[in-house]
Amino acid sequence: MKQRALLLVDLQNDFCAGGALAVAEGDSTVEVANTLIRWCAARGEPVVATQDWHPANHGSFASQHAVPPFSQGELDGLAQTFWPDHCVQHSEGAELHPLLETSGIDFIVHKGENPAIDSYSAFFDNGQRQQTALDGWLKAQQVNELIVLGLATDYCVKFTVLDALKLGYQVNVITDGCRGVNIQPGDSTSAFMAMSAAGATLYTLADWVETQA
Ligand code: VGL
Ligand code: ZN
Repeated sequence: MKQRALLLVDLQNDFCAGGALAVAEGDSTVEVANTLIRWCAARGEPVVATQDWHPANHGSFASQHAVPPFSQGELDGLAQTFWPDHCVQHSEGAELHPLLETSGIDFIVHKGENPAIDSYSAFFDNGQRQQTALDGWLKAQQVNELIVLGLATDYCVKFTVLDALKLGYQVNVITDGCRGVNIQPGDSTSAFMAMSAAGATLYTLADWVETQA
């Protein structure tokens, strides 16, 4: 018996137009998300959203190390891209996009709260040291299949999908509901290929709606 949930990754102001870490066309994912929120509501399938939720002194912020944003370095022994300050807890930039139909969201997961380590995946931090509440919540609802979309394709979507597959979920990625940072051109394409190679199935929204019962 398959029990699905929709997982919306980091649909936050800071990843959208005008935000601190704006992703090209980030806002365009919200309409796809809203369509799927309604689609899931009509089927009684739960909807989960994640929020990148950093303290103001988070170690992934370039400002904490006096290095340029988007430079590479190390944080707590792990390779780290240093980011502009973004998604600071309780800031407007950390809020979910104002057009997202949040009344349809059943559970919210915060990640990246520990200043010493980054957390791209919605399930684990980047060192796989600590788990969020997400897997427990999904298992409690008997969820074994996920529909995933969000921001950013090449970071939080990718690592969330790879961890979900490792945890045994069947994973469907809605590609037109995702946009990437693309520090290197093609990073988003590579991320979709990595997700697919690891076992995720990629759909456009139109394909998903057409092929699923
Ligand atoms: C993300 C970079 C830094 C993401 C979060 O949501 O993909 N990317 N923090
Ligand atoms: Zn972050």
